[in-house]
Amino acid sequence: MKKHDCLIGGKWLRQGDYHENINPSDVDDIIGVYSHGDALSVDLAVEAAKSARTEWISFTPQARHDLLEAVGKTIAGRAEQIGRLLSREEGKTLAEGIGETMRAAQIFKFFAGECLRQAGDIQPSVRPDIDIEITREPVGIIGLITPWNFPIAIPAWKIAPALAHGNCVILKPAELTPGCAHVTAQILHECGCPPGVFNLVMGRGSTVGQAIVAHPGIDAVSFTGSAATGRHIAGVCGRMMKKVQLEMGGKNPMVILDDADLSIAVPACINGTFFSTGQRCTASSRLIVEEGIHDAFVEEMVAEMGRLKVGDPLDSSTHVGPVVDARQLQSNLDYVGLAAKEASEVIGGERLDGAREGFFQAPALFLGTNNEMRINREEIFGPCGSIIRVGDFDEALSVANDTEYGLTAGICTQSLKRARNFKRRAEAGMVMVNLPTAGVDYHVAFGGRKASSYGPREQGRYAAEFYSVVKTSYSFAG
Ligand code: UN1
Repeated sequence: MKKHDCLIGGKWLRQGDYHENINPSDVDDIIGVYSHGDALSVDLAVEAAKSARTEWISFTPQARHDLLEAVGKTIAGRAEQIGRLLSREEGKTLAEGIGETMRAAQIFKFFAGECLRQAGDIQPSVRPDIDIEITREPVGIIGLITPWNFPIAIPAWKIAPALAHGNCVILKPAELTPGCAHVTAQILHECGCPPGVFNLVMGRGSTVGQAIVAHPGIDAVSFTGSAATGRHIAGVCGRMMKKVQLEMGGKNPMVILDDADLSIAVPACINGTFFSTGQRCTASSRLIVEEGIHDAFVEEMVAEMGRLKVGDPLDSSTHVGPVVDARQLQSNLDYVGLAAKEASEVIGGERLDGAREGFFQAPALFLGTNNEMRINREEIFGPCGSIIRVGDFDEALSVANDTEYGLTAGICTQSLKRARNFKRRAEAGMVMVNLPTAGVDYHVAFGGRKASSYGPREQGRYAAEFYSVVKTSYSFAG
């Protein structure tokens, strides 16, 4: 069994016991074992990062660019192999796994470019003979805590901007999917990332994650995961006055108006609700459908769901892979049980047998629901969607906004006027018109409102807000 260690100060170190990484499509397939660190591992990583800081800050923009470019190229060159590992450990289809790996590569390349675009501002003072420069500097040492559902893209979209802006990094990947993070660490190491600039500490959230959040030597924390954990992290970071960036849940609405083109709306809803097994914080979980199109839409959705093949993600005919683990599957099945009480009808949602023992579940659609039901208020994070019937556009908009979350919001319509209205009035960080709520570009701001996000946006040029601090320098030429 291949053993995988933590990367601390440029050395591969065994930290604590080895834990198995299990394939959710075949529980007998053990991908490897991964050592789990603890608070002492985080101490070691912080010391390593502190010693690396001066050398890293003195790297020229060109040298930093070249490192990130090489990492991006290497990931792209190995996309097939990494995508396969991703599908094996997380369960999304091979096409999605390779797609996500390419996205990670593109993110590294984008931020390689950002190393060369570290511009500031020059402004005249309101006083005579004084010049003002406004520049950005690294924050320091940044702790990154990433989820299992995008095991390479989310680490990439936190690591790449952190390094581009001159910070040192300690990454704690999700316990369920350490494989892709470990490969990313290997590639950073092989491409010449100086010892201590990037550190990988695998392990549990309650030990390693907590140690990162509470460590006085860590200046900022970026986290993607549940709203409950995010709230806890915000509390600790607030008290310690650390910078914090949180990406949490969603209960994303997709509005289908009477004038929608069903050949666009149905595929967008199938994708947004069921692809990646619904395990995306951007998934569409509330399908809010105007009266006149309701029956036709539901009929086509159910027909399309019937054509979705659930199974081994490495089989090219599979559309929907397994749920990530037994615990998530049980939680999804509990929600299907709840839907059987709350909704007027439940289509699908049952546990399925695969070729081997795994955590397969049929896509589920809950019909005849309203927005007050628990199935429409709580994030399920599985292949489940609800239909909420509404009378008109205004009701659709008010139901869409009536949620504690605000990550993405979608609308399918052919009316420019209503699309425009929705874009302006949706209380969400991202709005999609005639597109699935999930599946975003890598080069523009990502983030939400309300309980979905807290702190500055991720990705694109907006990432600078979190990964750097602003300095205003005054000089008198006198
Ligand atoms: C996407 O929809 O392309 O955890 C990305 C998540 C999000 C990423 C979604 N942070 O699902």
